[in-house]
Amino acid sequence: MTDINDWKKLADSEVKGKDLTWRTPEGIAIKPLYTAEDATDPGLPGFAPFTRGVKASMYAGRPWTIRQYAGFSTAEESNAFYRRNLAAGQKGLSVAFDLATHRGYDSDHPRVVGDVGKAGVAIDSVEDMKILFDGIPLDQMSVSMTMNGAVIPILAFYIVAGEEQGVGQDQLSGTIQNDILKEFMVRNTYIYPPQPSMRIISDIIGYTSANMPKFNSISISGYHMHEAGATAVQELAFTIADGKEYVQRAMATGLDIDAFAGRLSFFFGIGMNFFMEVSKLRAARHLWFRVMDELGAKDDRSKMLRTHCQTSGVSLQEQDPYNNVIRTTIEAMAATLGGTQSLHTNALDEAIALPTDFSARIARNTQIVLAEETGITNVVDPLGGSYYIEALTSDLVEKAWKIVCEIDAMGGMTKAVATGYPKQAIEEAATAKQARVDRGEDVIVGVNKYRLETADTLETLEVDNAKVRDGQIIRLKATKAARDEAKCQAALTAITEGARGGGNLLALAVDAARQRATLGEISDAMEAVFGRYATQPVPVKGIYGKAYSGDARYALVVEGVEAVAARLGHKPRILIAKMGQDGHDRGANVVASAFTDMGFETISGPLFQTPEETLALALDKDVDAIGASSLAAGHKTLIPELIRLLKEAGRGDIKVFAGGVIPPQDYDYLRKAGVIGIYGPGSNIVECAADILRLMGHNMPPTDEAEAAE
Ligand code: MLC
Ligand code: 5AD
Repeated sequence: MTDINDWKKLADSEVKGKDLTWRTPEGIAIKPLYTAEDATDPGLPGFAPFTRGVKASMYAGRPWTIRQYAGFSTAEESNAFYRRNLAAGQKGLSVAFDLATHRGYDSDHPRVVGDVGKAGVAIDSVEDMKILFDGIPLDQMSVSMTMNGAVIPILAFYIVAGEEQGVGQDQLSGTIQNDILKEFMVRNTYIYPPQPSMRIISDIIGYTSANMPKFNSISISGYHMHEAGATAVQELAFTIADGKEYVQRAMATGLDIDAFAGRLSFFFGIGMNFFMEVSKLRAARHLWFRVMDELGAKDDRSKMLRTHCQTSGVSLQEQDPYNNVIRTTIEAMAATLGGTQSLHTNALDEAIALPTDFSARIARNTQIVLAEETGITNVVDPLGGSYYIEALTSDLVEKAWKIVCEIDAMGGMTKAVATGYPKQAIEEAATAKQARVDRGEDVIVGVNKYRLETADTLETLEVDNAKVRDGQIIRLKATKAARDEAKCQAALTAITEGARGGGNLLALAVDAARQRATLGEISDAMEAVFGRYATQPVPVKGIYGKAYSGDARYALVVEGVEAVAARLGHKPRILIAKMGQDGHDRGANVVASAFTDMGFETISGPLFQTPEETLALALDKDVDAIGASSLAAGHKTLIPELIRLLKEAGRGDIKVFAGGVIPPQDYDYLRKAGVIGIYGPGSNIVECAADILRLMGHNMPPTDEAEAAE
């Protein structure tokens, strides 16, 4: 009989002794072969610890929910988009709100001029919410709402919109994201400081467990950590630890664990490391079972991790965008083979814009083809028993559990988040990943390998932000004019009092929503007591530079920075600016970190700035250049305004660059406005720096490749 040693010898002879171990970013050493000895028995689906799935019959009984995340412009336009999608085979709804709504501002607020209707739909009051679901029976359609900051007014509007459709709150099925801890770590659409934010979550769990038995009170999300660059182990550990923290907080308010835990749900991101992602979902279920068992849950439903998944946005590229269809298909397969309950597949234009009808159709059909053409749904956990999958699942459980225990030792996730540890760990992983991509060690087809000479352009969705805002302002005025002002103000005062002391904030907001209080007003009523939270970004150091030690091109850029510094009499100073309500800061942080390593003096501006505030900071720090990072479509409003203000202040000499999700169609517009360098998705940071040095007047030689192309 042949055994593993025979195999080793044979394989060694084939590859002449080369080490075939693959060390993943998670620190897992993946062997080239797995056998029965590596695998443990995962049990059966529908039974503890649920590694193989939460239902005994899984998709053989009912396929996953095709739930596409969408929202843009007005409630009318988003409603029409939802209806078209449902008619074409989508099964559940998932609402994307604009950033003004996320951050608790009505559309008429001066801070959100560039954000209204851009990255999602603008919702200011119950009136908008009713239009959003017009003709969609809320007792039949399960609706997910991705809302964390302004979660109290949004859930209140939803409840009242249902009520006015004739649907009682006990009939509403769906999910509210309501996961604030990950906002402080990676997503950044918080409003209040951590402690009152945690109270809001407990209030929602308390309210929904008493009144809304079919509604999932939270969607504990690893997705955004994944997108921010977390490894699979980090995503698992921090998400499970977040979940544990929410459960303990809710229990501390006197709730019985089994009264609410069955309606906690999860959300993971699914990237390109196929087997890792399948195993991640299996490991997540095992981990959650362990946590809930330890916390004393009795009901099996309290210990089952039910999850939504979304294919990875950051894995998709602007260059050669049709490759994105392939990537999304692979990721969707990993999500379904991992046993997700619900899934969103990203559209191929992800890297530059929100989906159009065309790109949304392909994204949706990716799922429909998997569900209806491949036979994947006929067998439960079809990869179960694969030696590799089982071994990887166990590895992930073990590694993530260790971190969960470390977080316990720190006093739980709220405390861990306050120390900045999870955010920093994720940023380190993200910076290391960026360096691997920039160095070509992680291959991205069409970006750092097999790049096309001429780019394909896609038609993208464009939202006329000014028009949406004007329309919203008209409706806001009409809503306020038609309401009983005294009753509305009394309801708002009750919220402020409730924020100070007892009272369930959601219950109070439902009253205010009935009186047509707006999202901004309800948010302000709480802000009066809680305050608004702000932090200062602290980019990691040394990681990017270390990955490049000994690299000739990198060294040339460092020399260039030194030469410019010698000329200026100081290190070239760059302000990395985030304007508008766009909180996507992975790019800004990674760029700041890499630029610092290359010798620039970088100043990381706070999130959510107005152009005026960015100008003030630029003048105060006397910067040479500003890099404006924009990922949520505010670039055409905010960056030109900043340049105008710089000129007005007599500092037109400060050079302005733009980076992030900017469609090529907008490049000309920005250049005309005075932007001198634009770096879209897939840009190599060393080359961005080289370009910036050139634009700062340094004679920077092109790369060998660029020379060869000339
Ligand atoms: C399922 N059911 C079965 C079954 N499978 N019954 C019998 N046999 C089977 N095999 C039952 C379930 O028990 C349930 O009933 C019902 O069918 C629905 O199934 P589900 O599995 O619960 O699916 P769903 O309703 O879709 O709920 C999935 C969920 C939920 C629990 C994960 O939380 C959800 O929909 N989440 C979506 C979150 C989302 O879209 N987020 C977008 C984020 S985007 P019952 O009665 O038991 O309920 C984002 C991006 C950004 O965040 O902006 O940053
Ligand atoms: N419509 C559709 N998809 C969206 N996403 C974000 N906003 C929207 C929207 N309004 C998706 C993108 C992004 C992820 C966070 O969610 O894929 O990467």
